[in-house]
Amino acid sequence: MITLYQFATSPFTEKVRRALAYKGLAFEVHEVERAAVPGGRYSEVSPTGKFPAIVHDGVSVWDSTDILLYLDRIFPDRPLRPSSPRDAALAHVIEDWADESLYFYEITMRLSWSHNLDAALDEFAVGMPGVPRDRLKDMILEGASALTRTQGLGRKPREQVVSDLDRHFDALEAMLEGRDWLIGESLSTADLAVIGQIHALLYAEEGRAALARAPNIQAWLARVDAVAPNLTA
Ligand SMILES: N[C@@H](CCC(=O)N[C@@H](CS)C(=O)NCC(=O)O)C(=O)O
Repeated sequence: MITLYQFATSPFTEKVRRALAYKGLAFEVHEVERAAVPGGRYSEVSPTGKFPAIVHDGVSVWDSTDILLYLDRIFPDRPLRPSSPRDAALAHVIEDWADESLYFYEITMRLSWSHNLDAALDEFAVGMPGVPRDRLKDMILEGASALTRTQGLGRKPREQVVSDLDRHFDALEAMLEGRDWLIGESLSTADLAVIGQIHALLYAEEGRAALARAPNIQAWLARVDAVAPNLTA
């Protein structure tokens, strides 16, 4: 049995859920209580205190990239990694770009811009029981702003963040011209990592505007959904 320890709101959680669905693997979900992480309640599942993590037959694996590698190793049917070494390398680089760069756009636009955060608040409330909605919103705005200021994106003017994101969407749109998948001839880790971040970005009105101008990305979202749905359990 596989147990997925998750924050439901996380783009990395979506990446893992879709990988499990693509491989046809049953799993159960444990929603992590955020306030219990610093005290160490989940330290055996994820020593970094970051989620998602999975436990499979007593083995804990944390970090979405490592989880997908583990799933491919233990359940090799329907591989997530392209077979050609060059495509596998490209998929790795795009996965890492989604996880480490696009991610900061969603934190900035969804979580540190007040006008976008309201749409996401109910889902965050699930992992923070008992925190009043106004307090929750302030906590998320403060935490996300501090993180993105440190990383750097949060210090850019908003117009520049939006035009950066438009450039990223333009790049994806061009990569998908005449192709079904970002890399190679079937779905890969690149598709799963990118779709998780895009869905988080769609909470932001600026993300929705970027998608409205990108027909190739729209068609690709439906294609990924058809073979790797975002099953909640
Ligand atoms: N590189 C990790 C990133 C996971 C991650 O940053 N998860 C966030 C939620 S989106 C988290 O657990 N944040 C809690 C924290 O940083 O303490 C992965 O791919 O799984």
